[in-house]
Amino acid sequence: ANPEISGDFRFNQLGFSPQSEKVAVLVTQDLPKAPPTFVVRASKSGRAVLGGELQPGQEKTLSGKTTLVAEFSGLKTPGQYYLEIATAGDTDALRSKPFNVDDKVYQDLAAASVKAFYYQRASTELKEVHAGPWHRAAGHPDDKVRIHPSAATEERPTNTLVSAPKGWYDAGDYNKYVVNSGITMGTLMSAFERYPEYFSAQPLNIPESGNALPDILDEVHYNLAWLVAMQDPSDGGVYHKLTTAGFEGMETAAHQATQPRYMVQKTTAAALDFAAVMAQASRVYAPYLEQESKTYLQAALAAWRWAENNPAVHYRQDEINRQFDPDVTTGAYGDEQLDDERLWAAAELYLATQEETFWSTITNSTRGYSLPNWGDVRWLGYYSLLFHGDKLPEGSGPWRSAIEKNLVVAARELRSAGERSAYRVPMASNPDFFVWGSNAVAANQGILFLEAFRITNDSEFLHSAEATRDYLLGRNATGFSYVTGFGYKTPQHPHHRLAAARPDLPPLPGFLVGGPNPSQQDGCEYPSKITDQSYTDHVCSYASNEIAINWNAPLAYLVNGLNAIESY
Ligand code: 9MR
Repeated sequence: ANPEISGDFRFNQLGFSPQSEKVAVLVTQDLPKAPPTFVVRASKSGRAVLGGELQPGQEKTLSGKTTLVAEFSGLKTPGQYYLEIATAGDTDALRSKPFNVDDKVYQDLAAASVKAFYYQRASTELKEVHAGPWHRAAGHPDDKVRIHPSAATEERPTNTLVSAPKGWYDAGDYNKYVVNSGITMGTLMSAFERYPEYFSAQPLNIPESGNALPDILDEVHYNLAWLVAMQDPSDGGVYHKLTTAGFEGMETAAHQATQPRYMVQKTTAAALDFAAVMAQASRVYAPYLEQESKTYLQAALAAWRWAENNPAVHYRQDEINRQFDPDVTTGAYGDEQLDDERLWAAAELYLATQEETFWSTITNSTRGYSLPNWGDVRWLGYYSLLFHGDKLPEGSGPWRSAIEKNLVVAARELRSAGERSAYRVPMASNPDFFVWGSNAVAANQGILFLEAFRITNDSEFLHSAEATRDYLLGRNATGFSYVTGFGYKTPQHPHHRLAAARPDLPPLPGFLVGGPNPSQQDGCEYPSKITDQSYTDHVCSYASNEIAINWNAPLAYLVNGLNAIESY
């Protein structure tokens, strides 16, 4: 009997695939004196099928607590089970929620993480046959977008109307931002490039399903259609964002959100991200849309040239608002460090053109590993170059090995840190990971592990990717599965206008919320100030409970990638 132990088991709330590592974590005040034991029982019969000793986690949680870890990877027979620890008198055993072992446990999540982008579509009606209960009227035609004075030119003076329909809403708000769309599309197209057969067979039930393109490419194509229109054809420059002046009200439905929309200032960051995405799209879509893919490359080259002539036009919203009306107070995605955007664009353009000038930009760039986020896209470029190693110039072997080494070393360090941590997940190993959108840090760590696995074929990296998936789906300090609609404790009140406008419905499914963020910039009420528990399932919390396309894309990459490799 283990009288000292209480609390709930934290584990992946969707369950486990038969071959995956299986871990559950208990948080306790103090370590029990004797090594406690657990059993796994079959739900139906109550029969014990496996047992073991709970191991104390090597390190404490970020809140200074001790953990006990149950490892039951030997459980491989499909079925429903629960964990149990006998407590004093064996009368009230501590039990976990039931969980499934099955090779299909992540299949619906994987599709939903991509389908989420469909729900974010602007300028189109969502029909019931595709959207189920979340069907809705078309929002934001965006066919009469005004040129904001910050973007005015001779050809397009202030208030000129331009058309830039379609695309995805960025996040909980209804605006469309080039920088954040960039990393999102790069991540999704790379996911497709890594696992093309898998994605080609994945049905999403979107309007284009059944056409010649794989559904995920149809979905990305919907956003490309918008992105193309963010370029000023007269000079190749790219507007930073298409936005209302201020955010719409939180409960405003898409079709009722009718404030004027603006094209705001062209920036270098937008041009370079655009160039990278369009160059990658020219490669990815070439087999399906030959002519269009050529126009993508021309657009990419024009944006690159604009960025060469305008290497440091930064987005500084405060400065814009001092000079122009109306004031723009929506997401800034301001980034002053553009070497990484330049590297990414050069990488995709080199792969598209094999031109020497792009290669020299690449070889003159920093090589240290850095985890991608919207402001640091360097490794999107390196990931692509490594994957398309056959297209690199002759004699580039040593360069390539050095890049590979940086990736693998980073993955190995993160992996070891995760192993030592209280929850045996990389996220628990460093409080610095808990930024705005920390869940996307986790998801991008998962991508790093998948890339390290691809390079080394070392299955330990796959287990780390699984641990990252487990973290997002419940093996964490709050006990939440952070994906709407997937798990037994999931966000019910995401900061998501499409969801807030329909309080009669469950939140739209398949969305990863931002996650714990101790900075709590939204000033909402949080249940805790502790780093990894700074999360509140409240609609007001844009700093911990918003959804965003750049967070869903790495989620989609991770869960689909693992599914593809584990070949369900
Ligand atoms: O994800 C962005 C985060 O890194 C920034 O710290 C934060 C504040 O600038 O903005 C986040 O992005 C938001 C964007 O500005 C507007 N749409 C919602 C995005 C997610 O919260």
